Amino acid sequence: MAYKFIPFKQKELTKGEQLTNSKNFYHLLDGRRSVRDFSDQPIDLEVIENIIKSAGTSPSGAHKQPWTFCVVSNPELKKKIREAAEEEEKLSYGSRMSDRWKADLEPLGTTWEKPFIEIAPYIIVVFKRAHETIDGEKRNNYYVNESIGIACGMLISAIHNAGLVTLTHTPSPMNFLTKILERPENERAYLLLPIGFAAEGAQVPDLHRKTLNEIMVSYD
Ligand code: IYR
Repeated sequence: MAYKFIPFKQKELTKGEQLTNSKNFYHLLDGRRSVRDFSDQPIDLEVIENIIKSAGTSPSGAHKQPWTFCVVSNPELKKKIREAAEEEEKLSYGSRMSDRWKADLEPLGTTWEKPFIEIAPYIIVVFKRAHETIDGEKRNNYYVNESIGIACGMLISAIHNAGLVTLTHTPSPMNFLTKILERPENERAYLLLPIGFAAEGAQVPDLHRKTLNEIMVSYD
């Protein structure tokens, strides 16, 4: 069934507004940091819902929107997830990750311990939907990794815009999350994000982002 097409209304900004908006947005995003130390200060669920609605505006292959955002605040579930994640991480840091990989992570101070999973008031586990079952027929989604990656970028930006902090946690393998959260067989865990406020005295590494010259190549 074809979509009905409707006129697109271009948002009209003056050159000055374009410049100001683009600069302000860059400064907003440049202020984002991955934070590993969380406080247990609560967050209104409505804020989380707005953040997820924002992620849900992401473009996706054939507009299939192949994502599910599981919002976990239940303390027992968070404990279960933490324990299972740490079990995987212990194996990863202990033997699965190469020495080079561990050396690359050392300056960031990451370890197998993931207390933030229990401390942060919410964790969001993002699942990608590899396929849908429609009328008993299995239909693959398209560009699922690209779609979900873009949605997670929007999610992280929305979290930052709401004055909250997060961290992309990628326990590997992640299938324990499908089991604990009782997800259907077409969903695969993609990313785990704790959301909350930084703990008092939280520190972040003094890292620097690549300059524009390092990331942009012009073809005039
Ligand atoms: N998956 C682990 C390890 C880890 C890997 C990379 I690459 C990082 O930038 C950070 C951590 C974890 O989530 O801790």
